[in-house]
Amino acid sequence: TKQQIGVVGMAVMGKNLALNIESRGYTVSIFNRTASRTEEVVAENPGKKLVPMYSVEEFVASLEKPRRIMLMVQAGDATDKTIQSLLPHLDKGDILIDGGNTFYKDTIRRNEELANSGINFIGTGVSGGEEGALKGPSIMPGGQKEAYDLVAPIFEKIAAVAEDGESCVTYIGPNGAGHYVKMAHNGIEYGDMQLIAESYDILTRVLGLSVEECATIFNDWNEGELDSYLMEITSDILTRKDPETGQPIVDVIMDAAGNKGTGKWTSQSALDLGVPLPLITESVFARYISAMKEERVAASKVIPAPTVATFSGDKKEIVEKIRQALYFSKIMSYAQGFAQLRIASEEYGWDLQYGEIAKIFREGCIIRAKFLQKITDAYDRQADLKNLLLDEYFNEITQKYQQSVRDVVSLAVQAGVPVPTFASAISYYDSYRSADLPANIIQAQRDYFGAHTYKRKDMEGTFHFDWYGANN
Ligand code: NBP
Repeated sequence: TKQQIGVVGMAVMGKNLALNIESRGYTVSIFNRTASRTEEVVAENPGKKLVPMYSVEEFVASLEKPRRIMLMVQAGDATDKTIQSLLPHLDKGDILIDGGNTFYKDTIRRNEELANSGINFIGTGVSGGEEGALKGPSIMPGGQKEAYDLVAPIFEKIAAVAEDGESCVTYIGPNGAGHYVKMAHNGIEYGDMQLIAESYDILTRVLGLSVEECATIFNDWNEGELDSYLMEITSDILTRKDPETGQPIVDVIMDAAGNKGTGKWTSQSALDLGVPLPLITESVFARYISAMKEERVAASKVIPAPTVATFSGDKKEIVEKIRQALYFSKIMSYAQGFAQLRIASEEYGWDLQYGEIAKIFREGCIIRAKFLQKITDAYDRQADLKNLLLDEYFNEITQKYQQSVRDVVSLAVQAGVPVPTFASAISYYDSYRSADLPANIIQAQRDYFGAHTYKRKDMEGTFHFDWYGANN
């Protein structure tokens, strides 16, 4: 008998996905470039219906047709090499599924190349880390719809399940759509993380609260509008002590953030598409400036902080304002992220369903949060919504909370505590709701030094002012 699906790549993600699929009653062939890894996986999991294969030929031959093969290997070159090694053994109609964190343009290319050989290619975002892969990730598949339909029953069983019983998987769109949405998810994740970090910074450095007090505050916040996985784990993180020193673990962790580039890709795509994505982009830059630890330490010795009196106001009141500022800023970030999805969808012809996308983010993935239901509701009210801020719920709540953001940003700026994403959130709000912006000055400057021309508010047409003329 042949197995129903195959998984290539037995590092942590592939192994856990294979175990997840097996636990739903499917038989799974497994394969890894380095055979000893496959042996280890089999030895670690006695009694599981994981069938090890030690050559590509034997692996492919062990699968039911049309074959369903999930790749969970390193993104980039390793994925191309793996595809090339499988290709000679595949038949028309077989389905390759790439579950790696692949750059969406690579997926567009591979989908097209493989389609020429009659092979279907489903580029699939998988979010939720190791734990998600094992117990239920959020899954974002893109590619040929007819091919996805043959994979859908498996994905629906292995995905996370939302509160209302729906599986956190939905067909995203053709070719690179799934990987694009996964990339945007990761960008949003960068923004969420930075916003929480800035909130913590204000609580500790401006209000002078302890790590333990912050843990309690985040725990409280996690009960309401801010209910989310990242809020929950941050509150937990703040309760943990370093076994070496007994100090809070956050106090011994180096303040230099790493990244694997998906946030950068999101910002790069926004720049290419001409979509404003300031909050996520600031959060990428915040990681970069954090990584300049030595340079910052040196600078701190020659550039003093502003002198500020210890905070003496009502701390409880400010804590609530920070909560409101955090929710407001999170809304700005998602408004920008979903606006980017809309433009990308038009550019690439993906016909993305924004409400469905928000739905599958509700469980399984890193940005999972109660608040995502609000986004789904907004798109249910109006499918072609241009920007979430125009929806009645988001319009009302941001109006209600905007004063808190202004207060919190002012407080932080006065205290010399950097709040790049909070400040960016309120600037985006003020820009978006401004009928008039000072871009008239930019256009005049461009026309002055480069004769780039301008349009007028009161007349149709293109104009050039005679800046150097004798009469002007
Ligand atoms: P890694 O990204 O560390 O990749 C290791 C796997 O790639 C191993 O199976 C390795 O085989 C294989 N591989 C490499 Br490296 N080069 C190869 C080549 N030239 N030919 C064939 N196989 C090759 O594993 P991971 O952390 O499990 O992630 C798998 C994918 O899932 C990645 O694309 C990752 O970005 C994505 N992802 C990861 C997470 C996460 O939380 N870790 C979350 C979501 C998505 P070997 O054993 O022979 O070296």
